[in-house]
Amino acid sequence: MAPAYATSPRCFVTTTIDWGTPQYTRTSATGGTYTTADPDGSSGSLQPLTLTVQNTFLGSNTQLGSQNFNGRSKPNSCNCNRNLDVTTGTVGGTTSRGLSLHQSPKVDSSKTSTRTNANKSITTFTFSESVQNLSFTITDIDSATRDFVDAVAISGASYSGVLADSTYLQGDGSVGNPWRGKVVQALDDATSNWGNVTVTFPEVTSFQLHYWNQQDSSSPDIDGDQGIYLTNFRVTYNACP
Ligand SMILES: [Ca+2]
Ligand SMILES: [Ca+2]
Ligand SMILES: [Ca+2]
Repeated sequence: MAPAYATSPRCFVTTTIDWGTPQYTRTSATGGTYTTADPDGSSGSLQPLTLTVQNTFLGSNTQLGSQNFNGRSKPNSCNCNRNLDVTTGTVGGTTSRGLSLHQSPKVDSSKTSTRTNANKSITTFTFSESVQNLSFTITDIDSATRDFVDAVAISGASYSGVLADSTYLQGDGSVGNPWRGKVVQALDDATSNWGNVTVTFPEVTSFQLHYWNQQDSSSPDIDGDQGIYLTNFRVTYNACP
């Protein structure tokens, strides 16, 4: 017989946070909100789950969007700010559209090959309650000569990460040993899975995603912006009030 305090199995709902639906709202380049469908409609007692996404730190040499978006005039730039926007196509060789993180250096000469807070952002993901078995894939952790080197870490909750290709990627996703390439090589954002890491959290309410540029070289002809993508989130939560 189950103990009286156990949560009823009917309370646990497994759902997909599908970025490419109207349930996601990009409020601005620094914030967005996702609310899942109500599992049993507004008349039923089960409740939806809400996820807020917020930029909570921008390094002194880091800005959101491309360099051209921020007033530079380099050739072949998208002149755009895709931060927290959703891609129109699928990412990282997956079947999922991607939530974009998109940033660039303010001053090329202040770029460094070591990871510094100046060349980093932090994005914080916060659920409306503690959730279980959160899983998603970070894609396009790559790099390009005289442009950018992506480095990505997680803090705030216990996680495990699986590299899609350990000959291309290294690191364990900690702040001291982030996921990053072993070589400088750009990957196709849509089709390549070499720069993918699948992350799973047994239990989490909030976590931080740290995103550095650790490229020190630049070119007057190259917009030094960088991007990574997050696939749809799979998650289980307690929908009972
Ligand atoms: Ca309901
Ligand atoms: Ca890429
Ligand atoms: Ca990238």
